[in-house]
Amino acid sequence: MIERARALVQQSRAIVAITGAGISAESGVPTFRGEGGLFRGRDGRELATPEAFAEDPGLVWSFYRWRRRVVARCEPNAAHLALAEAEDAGRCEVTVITQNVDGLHHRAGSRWIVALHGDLFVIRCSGCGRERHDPDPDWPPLEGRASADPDDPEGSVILPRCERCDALERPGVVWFGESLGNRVLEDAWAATKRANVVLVVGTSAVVQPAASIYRVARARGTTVIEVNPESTPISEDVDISLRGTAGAILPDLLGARRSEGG
Ligand code: BJW
Ligand code: ZN
Repeated sequence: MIERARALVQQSRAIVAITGAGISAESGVPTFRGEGGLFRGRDGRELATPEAFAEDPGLVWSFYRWRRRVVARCEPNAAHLALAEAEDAGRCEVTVITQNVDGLHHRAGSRWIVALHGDLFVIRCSGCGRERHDPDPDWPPLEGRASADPDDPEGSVILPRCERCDALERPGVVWFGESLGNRVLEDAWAATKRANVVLVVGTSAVVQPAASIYRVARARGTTVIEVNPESTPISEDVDISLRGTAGAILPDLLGARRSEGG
């Protein structure tokens, strides 16, 4: 299976990698679903919806502040680096379409990134829509003391307000029930249509519309290869399903291109 997948990747002129939380798991970023997941057996709607934010912005901001702190301590892993190196090698077009908001593809050096669900380090005004980048993991500030350990229970977050219109600021991510930006969707469809091989890496493939992008590729006869230690709802519907971690498989799949090219 891996040899066949490697040969297909090696022959392709354009690759798309649709990535999910699993690609960052080996960096130490928790995934959403499953045991120990970010949603901790709870429905994501308790934390990742506009309704949850309207009801308890302090709770939602604490969750995202904690996430910013966790991610700031993590580094890109072998899977992020393999994608960045394949793009850098320039022997084929490599586009990363990611559901992740952790910025690790960017930190690994990938340049063609379509971030479907936004960015943990972007802050958006819920009133006027003004967006700004804030890389400080300890933001927003706490009412109480700040601990160096992101797992340590902390005080409450001081709710951030927009300098321009005074409405509450919110994380610049896409919650359930919110539309993905038109631009990111257009970029994702365009890259997928150009691809000869689509890799679906580290996603449970249950959240739409990301989970359906591979179908566009399949409908066009493009090869779809899944990389995941577990089976998912799309495993039976792809050309090759590789069972293993992204950090083990992606360097093997993509690295062959570099050694062959010299
Ligand atoms: C490893 C590994 C290792 C572990 N190596 N792998 C059509 C039908 C039904 C419902 C809908 C539909 N269209 C839209 C909806 C509603 C909704 C939706 O999809 N609901 C489903 C749950 C049913 N979608 C939306 O609301 C979207 N908006 C939209 O479509 O607007 C128009 C519309 C609205 C309403 C109705 C109809 C149309 C927006 C979705 C936004 C999702 N937002 C979140 C939060 C983002 C911000 C944040 O990060 O906090 O995005 S939810 C969360 O799930 C996050 C993730 O990006 C996303 C996907 O999770 P992912 O990446 O798959 O992670 P996990 O944890 O689920 O899986 C990890 C995988 O890794 C597992 O498989 C492991 O095995 C594997 N793994 N270690 C490789 N080392
Ligand atoms: Zn504002």
